Amino acid sequence: MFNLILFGPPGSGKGTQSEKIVKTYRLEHISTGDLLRDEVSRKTPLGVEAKKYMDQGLLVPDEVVIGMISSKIDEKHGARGFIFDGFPRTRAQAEALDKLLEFKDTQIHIVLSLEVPEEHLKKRLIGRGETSGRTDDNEMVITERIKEYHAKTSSVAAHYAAHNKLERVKGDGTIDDTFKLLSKQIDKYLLPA
Ligand code: B4P
Repeated sequence: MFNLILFGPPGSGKGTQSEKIVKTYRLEHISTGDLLRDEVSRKTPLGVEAKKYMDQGLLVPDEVVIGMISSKIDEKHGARGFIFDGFPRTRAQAEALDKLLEFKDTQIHIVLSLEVPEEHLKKRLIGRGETSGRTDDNEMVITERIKEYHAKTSSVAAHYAAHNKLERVKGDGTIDDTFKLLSKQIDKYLLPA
């Protein structure tokens, strides 16, 4: 089993690159953003709670997200591996994920961190907001999301760097350029399926 985390600030291309990685390497995709948006659109109690945070650009509480991930991993029993997209976003989430995988006799093999200058992030997200209908893709909320990233998420990189699992990848080229750089790292562990 091969498990990878795609890490980076909001708008760095985690969702975009995950789609390509999933197709090429046949990994199961777990995106906490997508899972949360699905709960929001179905107006479940979890979704109603999560929306309050997402609309302000804040992270959803750890216990909500960790519970969601755990049941998703169990659902995909027998997978070739997982790509975690947008998770973990706090130290507590990272520690919970390590424990969860250890319990399943596996681990995170590599964390690929997309490095993109802030001015590109804002431009991309505002651009997406014009067509996506996402309520968190407007300038005020984007600024909060980037602030939240610096306050709570960026330190997750240090957690994995301390275990020699972090690889930084330039993410400000074209979508295909970035995919090539990511593939070079993944190919060290896993061949395309
Ligand atoms: P997410 O859904 O995870 O999304 P994201 O950070 O906004 O974007 P991503 O990096 O995936 O960017 P994308 O590829 O789409 O989070 C949304 C919210 O959910 C969070 O703010 C939080 O409230 C909540 N949440 C999620 N996970 C959580 C967790 N674990 N704990 C707590 N709360 C959580 O790309 C963005 C745009 O850029 C797209 O329009 C794309 O087309 C464009 N783009 C991508 N790559 C490009 C490139 N190379 N060049 C030009 N444009 C590019």
